[in-house]
Amino acid sequence: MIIDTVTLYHVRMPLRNPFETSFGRIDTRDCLLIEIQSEGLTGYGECVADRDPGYSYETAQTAWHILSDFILPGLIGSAVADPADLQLRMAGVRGHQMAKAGLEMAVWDLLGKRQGLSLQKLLGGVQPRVDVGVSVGLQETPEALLQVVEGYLDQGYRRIKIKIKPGRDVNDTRIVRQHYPELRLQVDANSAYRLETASSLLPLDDLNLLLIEQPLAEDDLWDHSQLQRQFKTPLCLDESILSARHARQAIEMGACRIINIKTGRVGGLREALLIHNLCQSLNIPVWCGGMLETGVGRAANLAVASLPGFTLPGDISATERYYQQDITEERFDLNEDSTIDVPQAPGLGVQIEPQALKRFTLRSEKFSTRAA
Ligand code: OSB
Ligand code: MG
Repeated sequence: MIIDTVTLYHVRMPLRNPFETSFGRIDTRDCLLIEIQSEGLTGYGECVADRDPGYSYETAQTAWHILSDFILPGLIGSAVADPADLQLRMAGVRGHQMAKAGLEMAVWDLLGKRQGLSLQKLLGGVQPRVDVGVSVGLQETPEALLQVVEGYLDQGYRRIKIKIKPGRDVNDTRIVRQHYPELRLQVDANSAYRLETASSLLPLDDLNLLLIEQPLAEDDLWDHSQLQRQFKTPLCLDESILSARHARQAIEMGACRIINIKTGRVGGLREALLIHNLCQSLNIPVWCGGMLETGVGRAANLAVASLPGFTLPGDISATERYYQQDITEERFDLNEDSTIDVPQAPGLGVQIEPQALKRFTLRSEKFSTRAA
């Protein structure tokens, strides 16, 4: 496919409720929407880098810089065969997985539209709907946390993840567990501990959790392997897994027993598929993480989560959990069995709502050859 033009949109959307983690609190969420025009078709991708470098070093602005100054100039006006070809051509740029993943997603969308196949079909996904849960941010008090959890259970969610940080960990988790002895419950520390301080988490081991997500630093596989030995509960890595190679090494050294797959963090859908295949061959459960995506990234997450190795519920909640208004015409609703339907139309299977995109765009720029 010839890449005729690429348009970048820096988007900022108000969240329905503030979202707080161990690295900060936000009430709006940034991302880049990437639009590719190719031979009469339009493809979209979402780059999940946020406004601040709290979750990863990437931000919406670094992604803009990497794409506009280093990746797009060599790409516009040229032919890209498929996502693997695109990755090869971006390989000279170190890191910046989220920037690369956003662009790659738009190429997958185009590929699907050209072939009349959904992203689910292209990837080899199988389930028509996928199990999902909700990721609950830090709340003011344990009582407030209980209320928020109850609200989501009333809506039909059957798996809850709560965010923890030092001082707001065992007590919060224990209270939720005491109220809901049978609930599928897990926690996420977003790298808030060190090996020396993580012993405070040991009581979590008696609370029958599905997993403990990313307790230690993002660049620290080794100390996770030391910590996992102290727990019966599986550790799950999020921030630390940037590629299939990281996944293999983490599994080999026993740094985790479960992996959270996020397309943005690992540099694209293709790498996500490779991690899935590796984990499936090694009997390591995987699940689909979330980055508060718009309808564009949410559609991709649903397709990914429908692959057969995704055996735990994803952090893919209904649109209304995040946004009053989305930039896609499609909204995603929760089914009664705590699932969401996987889009079936060609490509990502979503359409952009131009008025909404305009309303939430902070800046946009179209990149084309002079002739175009
Ligand atoms: O660590 O999983 C995380 C959101 C932003 C950054 C990191 C994380 C999250 C979430 C939200 O937990 C998941 C979602 O509902 O999209
Ligand atoms: Mg996480």
